[in-house]
Amino acid sequence: MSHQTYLAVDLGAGSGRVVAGHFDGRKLQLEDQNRFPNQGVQLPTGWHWNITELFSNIKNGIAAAAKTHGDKVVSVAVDTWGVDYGLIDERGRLLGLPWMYRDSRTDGLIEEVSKAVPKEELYGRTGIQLLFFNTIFQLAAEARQYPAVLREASQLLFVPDLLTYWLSGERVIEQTIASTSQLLKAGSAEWDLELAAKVGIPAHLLKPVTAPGTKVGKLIASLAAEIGLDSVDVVACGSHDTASAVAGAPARSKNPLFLSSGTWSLLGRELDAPIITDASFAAGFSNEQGLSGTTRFLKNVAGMWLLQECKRNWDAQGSKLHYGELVDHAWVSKAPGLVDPDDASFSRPCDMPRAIADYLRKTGQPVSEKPGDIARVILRSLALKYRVLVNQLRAWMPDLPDTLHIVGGGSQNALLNQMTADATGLTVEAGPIEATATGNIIAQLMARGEISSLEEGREIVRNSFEFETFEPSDTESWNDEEARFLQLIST
Ligand code: LFR
Repeated sequence: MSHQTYLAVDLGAGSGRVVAGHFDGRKLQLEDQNRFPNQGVQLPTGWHWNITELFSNIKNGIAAAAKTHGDKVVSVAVDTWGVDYGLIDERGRLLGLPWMYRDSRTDGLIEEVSKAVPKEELYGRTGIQLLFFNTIFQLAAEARQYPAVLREASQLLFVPDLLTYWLSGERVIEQTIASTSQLLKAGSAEWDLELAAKVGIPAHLLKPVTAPGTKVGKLIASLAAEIGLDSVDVVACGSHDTASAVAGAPARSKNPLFLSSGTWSLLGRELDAPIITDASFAAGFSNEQGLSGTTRFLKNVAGMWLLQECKRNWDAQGSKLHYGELVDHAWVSKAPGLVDPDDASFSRPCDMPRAIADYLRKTGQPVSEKPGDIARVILRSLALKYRVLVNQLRAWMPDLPDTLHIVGGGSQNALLNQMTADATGLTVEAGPIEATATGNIIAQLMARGEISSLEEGREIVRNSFEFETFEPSDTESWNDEEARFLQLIST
């Protein structure tokens, strides 16, 4: 078969890319078309996404693909980070710039919303971990601050839905991204309208959802003409980036363990149905929705964010260290400090090296300002966090697999991969780095009828990329540190 080209638009909360996937019937070969930063913009109303600039960058990426692979391009799909949205009126006009999820407008909203719906109930109905930025809390903030906009809006579109609308002219809400809102009934495609009403969110905003792997329409005519691409399908993929990333994990068997490692670390297990118990509520595990009706039972914890924020600060002071060098310094560092990566003092953009030093001082641990030492503190703390989560899963699931698939940009960090294997006692299989774009394309292959299951998609992933394996050693030597870490995270 001559190859076909699928375009994955994959936006993270720090950068975006348009990737072409050339598929020959067995293997997928990825090729970058455009990479661009996604930094958001601070305005008097708060932190927003620069959504029209993102769209221009997407168009440029598609145009680049049209130039070199024109007649081979069959479809395009968009995935992005979760929870954020735009509101549009009846005629499709966007009512204001989407807010960034880290904006402070949701401060205090979990507590306020839980007066109307107790936290346990909120979790029980939706199966989603209560995170301050979930769409439900953002909409509750908007209902208080901008009630007229909610009245004027005809519907909500999540960020990937909005971009899909601009590409195709079709207004569709995709199921995996909708499940990050905390407004869908657990494990279902149905909105919990009673919950929405209790929180003051108008039902008319929440239109029916579409399953991932569905054709939405064609590239809108004006755009097709501008770019020079004819007859290209626009597809709803697993438009939540984590849904696509986990679809792109090269698992060989059902119900794999995964860690999607980027700005966030999403660690959990793919299941056939949600788990909602007192213990999963207490431990903050979510049941997000995936491709082919799967559930991602996972916990969302801070990931590379701490190192990214440190590097941003060091770069601003003129440091020339890149990630590879930082990790090299961390290999040889002996810094013993540990932090709770999810401590509130690390959750917003800040002077991260100082925030970490303050934390170490406050908890009576040695402080070093050397980047390699700080990197080591962060990476060991992450590995311990993963160990705690894996042990939690072990306690609930006696049949836990002994391989952890680490996918995404963070899977390039060999030191963290080895520490994770050692700390958890699991074999780590690392890669693909571009799992999200890969998973995005798997859904496009499904929409086109090239494959009919997630298993077939994962076989393509295994045929297409190289993976690195890290075997655990000396897991007991982490016992003392785990005890120290558990004390830290409980105080
Ligand atoms: C990862 C991710 C997480 C979500 C966070 C915020 O990129 O999508 O799954 O919790 O970003 O949207």
